[in-house]
Amino acid sequence: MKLKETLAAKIEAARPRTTRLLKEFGGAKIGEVTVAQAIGGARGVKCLVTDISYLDPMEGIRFRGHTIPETLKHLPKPKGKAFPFVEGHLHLLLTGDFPTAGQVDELVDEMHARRKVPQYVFDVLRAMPRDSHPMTMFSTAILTMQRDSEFKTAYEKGLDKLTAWEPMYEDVLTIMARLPVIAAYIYRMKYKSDTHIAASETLDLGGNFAHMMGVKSPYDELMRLYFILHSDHESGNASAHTTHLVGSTLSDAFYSLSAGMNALAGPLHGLANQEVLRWIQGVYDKLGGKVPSKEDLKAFVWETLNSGQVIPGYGHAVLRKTDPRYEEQRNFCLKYLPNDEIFQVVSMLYDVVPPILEEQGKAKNPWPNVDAQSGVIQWHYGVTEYDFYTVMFGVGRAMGVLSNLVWDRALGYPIERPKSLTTAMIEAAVGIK
Ligand code: CMX
Repeated sequence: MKLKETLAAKIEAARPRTTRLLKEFGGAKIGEVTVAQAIGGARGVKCLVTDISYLDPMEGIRFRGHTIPETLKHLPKPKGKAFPFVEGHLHLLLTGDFPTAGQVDELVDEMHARRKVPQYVFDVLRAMPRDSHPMTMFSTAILTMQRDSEFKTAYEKGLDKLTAWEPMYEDVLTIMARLPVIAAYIYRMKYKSDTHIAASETLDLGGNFAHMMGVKSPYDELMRLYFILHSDHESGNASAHTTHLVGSTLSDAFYSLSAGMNALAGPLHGLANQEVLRWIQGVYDKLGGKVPSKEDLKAFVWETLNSGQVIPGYGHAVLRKTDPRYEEQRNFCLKYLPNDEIFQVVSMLYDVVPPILEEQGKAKNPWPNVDAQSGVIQWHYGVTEYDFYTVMFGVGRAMGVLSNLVWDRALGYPIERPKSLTTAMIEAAVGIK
């Protein structure tokens, strides 16, 4: 069955569950909010719903109920390759089912048919100052394509609530097909003397991205893994939440994703992957190019903390253990680049940073997150322009947040509008006169 038909059946089956919860149990409590949560960024407040992924503080992410190793094991893989089709993961996120090999082939073909990026997108990118941050370019390119939105056109004609997910789905597939092309274009325009490599007619999304970047295998394997690992981290993270919030106003997928990518571009979120490499380069600069020892790293970690900065790649708002996405990338390094010098520094940091963060006593989670490990692999394969790293995070993250948008429309989630209080109201509520 084609992806859209499979999805339609899943949506029909899911709708009564949401309707029943609202109708019969709308008043039931699933949590309460403390003063610390209201002031402290709504940490842990249970007020979003998604079935695409769930983040357990101790276990890490599950995509549609499956751990990362299970996901990687059961998704179909291109012939002779170790890591799965990214397209298959998109099918899993959208429908909750692992696709068959045939379903993946169909989706790969469909994405090929949709991926032609309009010339005006390249014209806009070329008109931007060449030193614009690649995330600014990426977000702008997505927004530029908004004129093509099928959801917007359907809305203008009069949107039916029950079928609103269909034009959203069309936009989502088109965006996902085009993002790798746009990302590779930005990379080669900015860093490879504006020379470009045409997309292949046969390769899958991950393989094609590596091809357009101009980096040889096993970079294609890395990018399949990378896009899947970065795809989703339940709904409360800043990029997912922003995309959902903007989409809840019935903005289309182009407006919503562009906004989500702007959230990803923050140093406390996706930009941390560039910050990790920048920080490590800072250690080398300080030591005049010498490979740092454990003692050098300890001193640099304390220096960073004492100057009031965070250690990039460490800590997490939800996780309370080493991020399994870190572990999966570490396994990749151990297999493909065990002797890489920067990987060895990253490994030393794994020993050095957690005890120091524990000693400092501020961070609730002293362990590394996804961003601590991803840059070193890019660096190894020659993608050393670290301000580009968040763009690749964005291509992966788009899969999860866009799958959520389709389901938001399928289940008719309303405009998001939490309530705010004044400081005086909170003081009165706790009895401060
Ligand atoms: N280095 C130093 N201090 C840290 C820290 C780190 N890596 N992680 C947390 N802290 C500090 C916080 O800044 C906070 O300090 P203040 O009380 O002075 O404000 C204190 O510890 C408590 O923070 P927390 O509750 O443990 O963490 P938060 O939920 O507030 O923030 C996060 C989570 C990820 C923003 C934070 O750990 C951080 O800034 N990490 C470094 C940046 C990073 O790696 N971000 C990427 C996260 C993954 C992603 O989204 O891509």
